Amino acid sequence: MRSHPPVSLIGVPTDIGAGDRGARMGPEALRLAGLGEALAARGVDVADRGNLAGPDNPWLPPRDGYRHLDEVVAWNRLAMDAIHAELKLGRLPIMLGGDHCLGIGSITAVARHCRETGKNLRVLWLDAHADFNTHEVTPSGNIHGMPVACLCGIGPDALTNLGGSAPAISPSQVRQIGIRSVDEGEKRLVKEHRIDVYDMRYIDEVGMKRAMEQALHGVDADTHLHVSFDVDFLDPSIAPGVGTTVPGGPGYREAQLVMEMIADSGRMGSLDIVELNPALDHRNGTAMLAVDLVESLFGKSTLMRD
Ligand code: 4U7
Ligand code: MN
Ligand code: MN
Ligand code: MN
Repeated sequence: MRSHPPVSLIGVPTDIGAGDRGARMGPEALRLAGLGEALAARGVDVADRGNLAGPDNPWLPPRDGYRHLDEVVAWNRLAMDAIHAELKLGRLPIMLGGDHCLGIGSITAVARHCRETGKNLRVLWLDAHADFNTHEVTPSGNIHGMPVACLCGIGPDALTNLGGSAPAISPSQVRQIGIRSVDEGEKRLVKEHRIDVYDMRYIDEVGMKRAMEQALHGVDADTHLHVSFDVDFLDPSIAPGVGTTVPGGPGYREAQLVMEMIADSGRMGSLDIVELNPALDHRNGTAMLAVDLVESLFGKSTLMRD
């Protein structure tokens, strides 16, 4: 078995950036599904740091193109600080979301850590959505649709400059996999900023193996790989417990292959599990599937390649 760095679980129980309430229950659902125990059983040293505590979700309509901007900033500051502290200890943080707006805090922390340690950051964004909206083009005002743009420096100052040195990352560090729902204005921005997108059409044509080989190309010993796993990446037939389902996603085997290839790279240094919404799930099945996939991220299915 490959040895893994010690892991810290950090619960961030909020749905402040989403259009449905319920993702605040994600951390508890992942714990109930046995995430900590599953990793421990694989020989991983796991510490559960419990949940961060931030502002309530006031459930208000958008203002100036953003819903709950102040609260989103507050939660992301908390997430950023907690994740950076774990990285500094040499641990692999797993953020248990929470909605995907939290990717801003999480990846800002990882980017800072990479600057401090001289590592090259590669972000794998597993999602049905590109999450590259701005307040001008967003159809919803929900900030979980904006984190990639914010990380690349496009968005409100309070989010783009969360870590004090905007932009946190450059578009060239991002690879998006599984994309199948991009809004009209968002499409233009994704193209303009040349985000490397492996959408479902591409995956259908060339296959997941080749798409992942390309997404991981150039990842080497100096690379910190951050995996941002939006559970709506998965096909809704296997993962109904999310707020924003989009048909036509990766099925069980394809998703396993993604996780196994990431595990084979040996470079994953941090992970977000976001957008799980237990209020929409059946018998916690989506959380259990997420745990199963995380086990593969930690090498469970790797039989022949140790
Ligand atoms: B997620 C959406 F309009 N694009 O901006 C938006 F389709 O983090 C959805 O990927 C965003 O789940 C989904 O509201 C955000 C919508
Ligand atoms: Mn997302
Ligand atoms: Mn999504
Ligand atoms: Mn979603």
